[in-house]
Amino acid sequence: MNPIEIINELKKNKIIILKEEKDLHGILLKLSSKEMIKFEIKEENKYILTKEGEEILKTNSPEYILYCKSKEREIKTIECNKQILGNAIKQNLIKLNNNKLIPIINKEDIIKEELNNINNNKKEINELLLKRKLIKKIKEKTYKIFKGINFNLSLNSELITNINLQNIFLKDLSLKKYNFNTKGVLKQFGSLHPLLKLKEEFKNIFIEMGFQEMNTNLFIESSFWNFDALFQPQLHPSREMHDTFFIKNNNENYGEKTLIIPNNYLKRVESAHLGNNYNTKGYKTFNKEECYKNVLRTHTTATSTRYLYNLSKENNNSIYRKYFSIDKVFRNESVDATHLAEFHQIEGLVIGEYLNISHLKGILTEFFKKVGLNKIKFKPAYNPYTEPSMEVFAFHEELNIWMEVGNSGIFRPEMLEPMGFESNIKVIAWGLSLERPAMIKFGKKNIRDLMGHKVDLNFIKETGFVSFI
Ligand code: FB9
Repeated sequence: MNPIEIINELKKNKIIILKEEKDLHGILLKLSSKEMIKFEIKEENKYILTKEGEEILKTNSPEYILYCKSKEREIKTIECNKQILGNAIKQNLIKLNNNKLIPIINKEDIIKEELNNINNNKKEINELLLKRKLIKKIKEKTYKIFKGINFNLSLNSELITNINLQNIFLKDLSLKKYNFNTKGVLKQFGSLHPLLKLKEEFKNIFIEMGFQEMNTNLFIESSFWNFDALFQPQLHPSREMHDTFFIKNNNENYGEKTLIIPNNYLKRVESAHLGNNYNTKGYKTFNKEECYKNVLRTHTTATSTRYLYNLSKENNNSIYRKYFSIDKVFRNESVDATHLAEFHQIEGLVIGEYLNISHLKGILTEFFKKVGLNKIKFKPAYNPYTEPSMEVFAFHEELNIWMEVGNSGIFRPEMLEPMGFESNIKVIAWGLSLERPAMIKFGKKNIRDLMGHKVDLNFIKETGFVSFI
């Protein structure tokens, strides 16, 4: 029955008794939530016939059919199905004499009679019929439906379910007019953080420039890969506690990942730091124990170093690769409106023969053009692991200002040659942050309006598609 038919029946002050239909319950709940009807549900265990049971009702039970045949002609036991013969004997329809069937006169088909009366049979009879799979048990629901206090004949569209719309005659319905100007109800759903959307945009830029993404899953790194292998002096201020988060009790389970330092490579790095090789004065100090101190990585260049070291083992003197990474780094610095103790570093590097500062300027120009920054200029700078190094500045048309947009350089030979690279192999690289462009793009003055527990969830929900163009 559909809602219209239910209403029409109730209109005649009838109480409707219905068997459960799969969508009936939903309609009744809707009608009763409007107090248009009230209903009660009664559940009871019932028996129903199986297909085999229905077949017997149309004809007769197999044992009764055998009984009838034995009255028409002589039948030997060897001709019979054992189970059917057994049932016929059990029901006293047939006796056996010298392996021949002897029918007993005037017998009825008991099974057929019992199947005609399954909900009044004795328990043991139905147990037998269940065992022979002639009947099965079901839970039968009966709905008793009454008029509710708000019973009325107009049925608005809200009560119509799409399931039964096809069999409701629309002329019976008083539907209100469609309001095509109304706004839809915004459904609650999850939203990607705008920072992650911007990260995806930077990732797409690198990918369309032919860069491969590095696996930057080691938030904890040894000082060796974060500092020493980059020819960063062990006495450099950035290695102080006030700049770097050092990890206590080094031998936690991550130890085996970060504290595996190839011994021969460590020796070559040591000789570079001591100025004993690689055509450098070095820093005259090197304490191996410093290498094994785990830190929260201060830059993703730690991962770049791992990738470069692995590449150096490829014995390929005309190597050419382009790698990028965008992931969290950690600095033990005082936090303020634009700095937190962690931020996402974006890093790109190209390794190839005889790369030089012109290649670096070219690729930076191309990269920042894709970020929407068409006017850039370079300023000499210093990094412990790149020489020359350049700060990158760009003119932001909307803000009408020049701003620092990153840092770059060519990795020093004292970093590359201990890895095993020949002097013709050069690496150009650059870095910037993700939060700084995000703050500009989303108009946030305070980084806490972009990151952290104080972020306005509506900002996250309402920031739509993010792109540089
Ligand atoms: O992101 C930065 N600025 C920036 C970048 C893009 C941008 O786009 C907007 C759409 C218009 C706007 C601004 N900076 C780098 C520059 C400054 O914000 C700077 O004050 C803060 N820097 C961070 C470091 O702070 C401790 C940003 C971060 C940074 C700096 C250097 C590197 C990475 C991140 C690097 C590197 C590097 C160098 C050589 C070889 C390999 C990596």
